[in-house]
Amino acid sequence: MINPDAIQHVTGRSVYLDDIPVLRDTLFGAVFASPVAHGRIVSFDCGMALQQPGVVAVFSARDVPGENQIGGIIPDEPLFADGEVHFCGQPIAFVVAHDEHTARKALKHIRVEIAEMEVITDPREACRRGMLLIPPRTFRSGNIDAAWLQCAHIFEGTTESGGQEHLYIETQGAYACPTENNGIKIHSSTQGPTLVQHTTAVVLGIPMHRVEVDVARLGGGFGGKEDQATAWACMVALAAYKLQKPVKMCLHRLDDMQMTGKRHPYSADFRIGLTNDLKIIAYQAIMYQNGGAAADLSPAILDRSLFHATNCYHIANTEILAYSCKTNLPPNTAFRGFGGPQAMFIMESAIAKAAHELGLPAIEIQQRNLLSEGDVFHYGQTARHVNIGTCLQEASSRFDLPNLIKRVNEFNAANTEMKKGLALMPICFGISFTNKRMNQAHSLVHVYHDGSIGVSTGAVEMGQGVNAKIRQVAAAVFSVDASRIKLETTNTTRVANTSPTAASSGADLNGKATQIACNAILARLKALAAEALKANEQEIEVREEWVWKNKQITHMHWEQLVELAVGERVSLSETGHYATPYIDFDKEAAKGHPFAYHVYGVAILETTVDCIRGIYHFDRALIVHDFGNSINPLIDLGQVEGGLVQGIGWMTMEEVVYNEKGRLLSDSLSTYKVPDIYAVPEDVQCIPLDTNGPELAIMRSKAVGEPPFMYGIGAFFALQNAIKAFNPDYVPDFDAPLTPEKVLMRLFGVQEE
Ligand code: MTE
Ligand code: LUZ
Ligand code: MOS
Repeated sequence: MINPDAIQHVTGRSVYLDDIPVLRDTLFGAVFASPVAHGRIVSFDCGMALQQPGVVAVFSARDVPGENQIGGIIPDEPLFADGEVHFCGQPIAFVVAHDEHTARKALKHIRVEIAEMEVITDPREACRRGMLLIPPRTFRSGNIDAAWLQCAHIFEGTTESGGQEHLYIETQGAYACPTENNGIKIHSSTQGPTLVQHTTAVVLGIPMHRVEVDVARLGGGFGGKEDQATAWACMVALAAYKLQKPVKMCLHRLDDMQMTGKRHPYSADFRIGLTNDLKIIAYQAIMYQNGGAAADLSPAILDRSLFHATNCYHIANTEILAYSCKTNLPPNTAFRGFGGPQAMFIMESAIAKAAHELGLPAIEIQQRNLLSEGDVFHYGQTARHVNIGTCLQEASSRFDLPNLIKRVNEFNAANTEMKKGLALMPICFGISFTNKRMNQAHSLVHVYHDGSIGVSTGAVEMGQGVNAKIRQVAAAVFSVDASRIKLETTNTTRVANTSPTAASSGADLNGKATQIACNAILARLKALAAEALKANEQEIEVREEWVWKNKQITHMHWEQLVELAVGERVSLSETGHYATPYIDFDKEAAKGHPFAYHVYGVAILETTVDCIRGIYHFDRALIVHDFGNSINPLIDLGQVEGGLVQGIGWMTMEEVVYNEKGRLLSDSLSTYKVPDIYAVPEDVQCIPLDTNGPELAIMRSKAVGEPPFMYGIGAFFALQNAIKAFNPDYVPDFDAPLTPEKVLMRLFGVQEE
């Protein structure tokens, strides 16, 4: 089944936030943000701005009726700066006018005097000064001190991975309307409607039931709207509440880039120890996460870095220490992979370092250390249904890996100016929110008396196809045509207390809740049919819109069955609640069973580098991915391709640059390079691993949103191998992204300052 939204999207009929027809008297807002990264606000004067024709009001910290606080995990983030500013782009005030142009123009008339203070942008420097967002976290397994003594080889190194701009096509925005009885309705481009509802209630000082949040779809989120869609919604809500008029805002692209957080850059030290037969028996990493000026989701992201520190390898003795460092940058936030990619880059760097020093291809070390069934992860969970080994075998045979390697070697022997590099990128990603309480979802299902069906859940559609999947789930349970089923907008009044659509778990959690609700209605319908057809309930089935009795089709159609239920006064509505079973984690001990299951896969990446110019392209990305039993192979393939290319972008071209004053230099699409169609590997192939999939995945179709992102990490190491083929003196370093500029310098052994 194709994604039912696809036609709407390509014909421009899908409604995004900025397409919602505005109500009469709607006002428009613009954000006044700090021009400096750190300082004390000495004076703030919006008098001139207020005098501009068309300007209605200016709101700042002192206008907040409830709490001036939007921090999700830690209450350390004011909605509007109060007394001090901590990053360049931090909101100080919100100007509201009759039209957007006037609001933006009025920003220029605001006077703010800020006594500048020292700016820290480097996480190691922040750590040295004790500027941490949370206390450091450590995961340990085995006995690392004893293990070092057993190692035949020990290697050390340092890694850097950069930030990443989400570049959702739809920028951040929200539209709030006052409703009767002092309530407020907000349309928000958010992955977390309940978070927006709750935070708005806190900011306005009113109960949650007076705030309704509605989301039709997002033009992309990628984690950037898990937490950071909230501020804008609070601002329009505050203005709408105070002025009793509808208020709307959408960030312009350049403001969005300046004001919002990105993927966390990580700086890290590693130490890896191997036996003579290449078994990794000791691994130590110290990670410095660049958190920015407030916690946002950094603590949770740090956790996932700790969980994924060993990627898909079994290492008996580990010690992973992680610091979440407070710097004067916009608070960094969730981005596809959520700290996993950063940690896995460190692990792969350690392996690449060892391989280089030992004069071996990394593949030999990777292959030797893959997880096996029953191995215990360093956080205590026993690995089940492990198929990373099978993925590699499949990739090796289906893509003829030995021949690919041979051809790369032959090419490199025959060419001096062009070199090829090949890398293998195996992945393992845990599915579940690492915070247990977030692993639950609700669904509300109505069967209308004409036989059509409406489904509301907490899932937010952002291009990943979660609505199409939930529709398939409902269609499968009722055994009716998918065209009978409509996915409603995500709305906090219909479905309450939802987790954000994140952690790749949207389809699993909301799909399972929908399954539960649909099954409850179906059971009632079957009982009714049994009575009407004088049969046992067990003998009744609904199959492709007809009622069957004892494996024989009857004359009762789905629509008649539904009509019968209405006549017999049987409820055709149900809510379903799903909570992932078995998961648990002891944070103190750092041991437990945090994940419902893991997703595995292997990618082979090949690049060709023009060694005179430093430019390169990717010849192929050959993937074997563990989809389980995919519910929608077309959507899932799209997720693999999109994730892969986004990962390649992070590793090779996307360079988030701040100056020493904390000002974003890569603040537009002319200075920040994102992958386009030309950056896509020429030959992308993805073979689904032939497996059943786990019970905890929706219809045994595994979560797919984030894991493929990490295939992109292979791009870095493929490039590194090509550089090594050209420059035998090159000592691999691990400073991502490996841009053409950096490639060129490494080809010719030029040192960076
Ligand atoms: N795909 C599209 N097209 N747009 C997105 O914003 N977000 C990704 C992934 N794929 C995203 C996407 C991220 S970060 C996550 S966590 C998952 O989708 C969320 O959706 P799911 O839980 O339904 O997989
Ligand atoms: N968000 C979150 C996530 O709050 N917790 C998680 O574990 C997570 N994992 C991936 C992406 N977003
Ligand atoms: Mo995705 S980073 O979990 O929104």
